[in-house]
Amino acid sequence: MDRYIYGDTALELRKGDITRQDDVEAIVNAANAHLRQGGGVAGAIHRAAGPELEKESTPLGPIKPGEAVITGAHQLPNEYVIHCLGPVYDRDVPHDQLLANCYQNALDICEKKGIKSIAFPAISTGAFGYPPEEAAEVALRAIMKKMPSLKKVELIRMVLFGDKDLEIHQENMKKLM
Ligand code: AR6
Repeated sequence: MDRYIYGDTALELRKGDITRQDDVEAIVNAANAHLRQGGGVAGAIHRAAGPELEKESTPLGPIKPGEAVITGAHQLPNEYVIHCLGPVYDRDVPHDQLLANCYQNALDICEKKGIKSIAFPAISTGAFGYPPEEAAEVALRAIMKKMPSLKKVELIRMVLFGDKDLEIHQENMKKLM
């Protein structure tokens, strides 16, 4: 199951690199609290965007788990980067609520700014240690819960880095429908 439609909004699952989503307006960064470059998704996004991104993002920090802030995308092929701080599994609790907040706050920002398309990585499932199966269920549930109220967002894409992560999301999507 790679595509789910609710009203005028589509939720897509795709294997890929978050920095290579040329057809979406906003990409989401799995950020650190101080909105610095870091590693993983954040490292890849900052490298591709160039040093101007960090100059714009760090004054907006620190942010708390579940929060989201928006910047320009600089040298990336997108208009915006939405930086979300995911929970560190078992440190930032309740981790499921804080992870759901990331997805829902990012979508709220899109609605406010009239952003029509957004791509998310699997927030917290790398350095922050959230088990991928649990994170996939929380992420997809949070997005699907929000979909009926979306007026501006037409495309939500989950960009999964490996085959296993894609498969986990496909299985979860089947279960949730
Ligand atoms: N495109 C899509 N997914 C990716 C990419 C990519 N280019 N690179 C990695 N992933 P992580 P977190 C996957 O660690 O757990 C950083 O150092 C990866 O396989 O980037 O929220 C920050 O500075 C994993 O499944 O994010 C923070 O300190 C998922 O994206 C901290 O890590 C998230 O991995 C954030 O940790």
